[in-house]
Amino acid sequence: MKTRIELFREKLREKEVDSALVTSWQNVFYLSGFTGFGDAFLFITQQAQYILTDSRYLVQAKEECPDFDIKNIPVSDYGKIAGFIQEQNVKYIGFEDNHISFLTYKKVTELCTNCSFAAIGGIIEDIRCIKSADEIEIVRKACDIVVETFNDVLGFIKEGVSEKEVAAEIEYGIRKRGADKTSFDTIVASGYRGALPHGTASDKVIKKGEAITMDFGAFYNGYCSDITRTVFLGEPDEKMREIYNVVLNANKKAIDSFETGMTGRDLDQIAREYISNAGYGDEFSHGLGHGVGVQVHEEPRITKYGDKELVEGMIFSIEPGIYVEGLGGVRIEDLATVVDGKLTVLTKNAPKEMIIL
Ligand SMILES: [Mn+2]
Repeated sequence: MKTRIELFREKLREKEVDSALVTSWQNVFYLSGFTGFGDAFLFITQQAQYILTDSRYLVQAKEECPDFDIKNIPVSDYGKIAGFIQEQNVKYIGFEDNHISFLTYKKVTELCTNCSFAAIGGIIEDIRCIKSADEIEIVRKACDIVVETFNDVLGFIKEGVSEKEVAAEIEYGIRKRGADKTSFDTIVASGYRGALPHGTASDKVIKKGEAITMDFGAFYNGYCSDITRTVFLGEPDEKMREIYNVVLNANKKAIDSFETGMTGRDLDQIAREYISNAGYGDEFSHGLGHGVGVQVHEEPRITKYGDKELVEGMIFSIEPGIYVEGLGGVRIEDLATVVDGKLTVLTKNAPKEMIIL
């Protein structure tokens, strides 16, 4: 099997650039294993690979990136970066136009007077969206962490507890189970706040009869998980019950209808059609899902723009939701991966049949 760097070099040759400056911390990590997130760039030529970082990380880089030459060049020292690049005997340098700061781009390109620069953003992201068996195992573990945490936190939700307290319990739960951190700001949205698809936890206190949407993830060994469940504290009213069942069926239908050859758009369409037919098309205001890996939102997109075929090795979310202003909302999100032409759900041990606490 080709290494990640070999695949990247192959793509660079196709683009007719002979080297690349990698500036996104996710891609730095993906290609090198370096975890000093944000404090290193990579410089890759057809023959060599360098990690540029500062004195705080030299020992760490040596341990984490045995295949790289380590250079004591801080990411903010544009003069040193440009000087180093010009010594490499390269002409055409790829840069990540989707991940380089304007200042870095401006300074480095101005100082590298003998080189040309070409935008290559997205190449590594495309390689990243097909995961190896090892990567899938890590995401599986990150999923186990959130599933166990979800099952545990159900016992904590009571009348009078605030959304922030629930979020704190979730975050303690995932850290306790080995996560390095959360993969994004924890969402806990109860009652009317459930109508905010991304309602991060507030001081609002949870009341009887409300739905509570919890959307959270674990960042574990460089990879993310992502799960959402909506539960009820006490009996929901008719309308919320109906909404819950529509979302649940849309989630299941999308998962069960998956077939080889489908794109993200096809899968999105299945859930969207179901929700529209139930009368809530306008209230399902976001895409069905997204890829998950080093980043919590990455390729492939499971939306109307998702033209990538969904194939083995991809991991993505299936997360239909319905949001009604003034009333509340429901979202049910699973992570899935393609195995033998079917979807294997990595979060299946978090129950999704209606839970009334
Ligand atoms: Mn998600």
